Amino acid sequence: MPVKDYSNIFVRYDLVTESPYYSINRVAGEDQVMQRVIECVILGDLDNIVEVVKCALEENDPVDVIYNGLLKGIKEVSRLWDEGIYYLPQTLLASDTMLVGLEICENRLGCPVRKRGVAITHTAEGDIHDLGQKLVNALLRASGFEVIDLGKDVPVEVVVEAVKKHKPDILCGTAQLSITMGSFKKISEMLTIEGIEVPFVCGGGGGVTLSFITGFVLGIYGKDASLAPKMAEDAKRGMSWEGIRRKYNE
Ligand code: B12
Repeated sequence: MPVKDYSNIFVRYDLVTESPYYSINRVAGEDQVMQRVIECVILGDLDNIVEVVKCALEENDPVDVIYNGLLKGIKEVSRLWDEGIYYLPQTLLASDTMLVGLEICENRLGCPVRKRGVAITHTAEGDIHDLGQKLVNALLRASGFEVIDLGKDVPVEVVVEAVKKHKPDILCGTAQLSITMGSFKKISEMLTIEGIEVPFVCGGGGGVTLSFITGFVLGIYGKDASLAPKMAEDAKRGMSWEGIRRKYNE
């Protein structure tokens, strides 16, 4: 007898999430426009993200679109990954979609002509998880800092050389992998040997915790990207790394 009902035989959870109703049910909020942004990220919808984000920007501030749209979408993707529903391809597509949306928001945020100071950002050696770093870049630029973006998977020596060359007010690092976050400690040791005392704000996931980051000299834990401009401002005004750590980490 031919099978008529396949529903109890095989469920492709990655396909289940492709239903247009999926994210509406799971991440639902009142705001339909923001909802579409969230949904585009979850579904990795590169075809529509530009239009959807532009539409959201007609009614919302770029920072709101970043936090209430793009970031909410990628948080849901993280959950789907952690639950084993999403694999690398879906997650990569979702990340790329978020980056396209972020670039549009960043352009809309603009950057003041007069530079307030200089920041260097990087994603740790061996690590390609750069969404947090790109978020930090956008927020720092919007508040008037010149950002020297060293990119992802940056060797520790390159970071130290860049600090010696550009003498930034603040150095930022992002990592997601437990095996890469050790590079932050190495950078701190190498800078200390050189006698450089730049505030080094580190954020990310996995083992990147307050206790790990404040366990080495210069290290300041950055729980959220939105703190980066405030910390950079304090550093520019001459607050030491110890002072910034006290203010934000205690
Ligand atoms: C997206 C993602 C990917 C994407 C990355 C795309 C990209 N361009 O970044 C892709 C698909 C490529 C990927 C690949 C891999 N991934 Co991945 N990935 C994730 C996922 C789903 C989300 C991470 C993320 O981007 N979150 C959103 C961003 C915005 O968060 P964030 O960086 O932490 O930033 C926030 C704060 O930390 C803070 N912040 C960050 N930086 C800074 C800096 C400053 C200055 C400040 C103030 C604040 C701040 O601000 C942000 C919020 O405002 C997580 C799952 C999870 N549960 O987190 C796994 C996860 C991180 N991945 C994991 C793994 C293992 C991998 C792979 C090794 C898988 C593989 N087998 O190949 C590869 C990595 C290869 C490599 N060498 O790096 C593991 C890591 C486990 C661990 N602790 O070591 C996780 C946790 C999944 C899991 N549970 O197993 N991944």
